Amino acid sequence: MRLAIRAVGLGLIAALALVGCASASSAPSASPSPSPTASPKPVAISIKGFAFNPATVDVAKGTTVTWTNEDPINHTVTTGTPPPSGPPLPSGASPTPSPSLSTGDGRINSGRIQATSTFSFTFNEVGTFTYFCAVHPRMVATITVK
Ligand SMILES: [Cu+2]
Repeated sequence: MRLAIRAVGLGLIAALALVGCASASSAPSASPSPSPTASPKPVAISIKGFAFNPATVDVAKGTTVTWTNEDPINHTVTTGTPPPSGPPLPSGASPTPSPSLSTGDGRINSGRIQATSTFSFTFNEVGTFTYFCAVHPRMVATITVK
């Protein structure tokens, strides 16, 4: 019985010594936690050849995405469902003069992004953002915010 108590006592001392060592060695290296203002790295998407590149992007909440129009014509970044392209016009028919552009679902709408210009948006809400070009509704892409 007495031996058992001594063994427990020794074990306790050993444990305390270990804890002491551990805290002594880790205490000086403790540094302040990383700044909470650190924001996710920005993401770049190019608009080139009538396509968004990359077309599928996953980003963290708070990420700023910048689209750069590398085509010589205007494009838009518009969230929502693209309007139907409609049937081809009969030969000889003139297209509707300057149709107004779809504004999508209103969450993001860049308006016309001129050639070589950029458009940026910061995603502060999680969710899936499907977007298209209102000038060329077949240009579609998706951003998933997590
Ligand atoms: Cu376009």
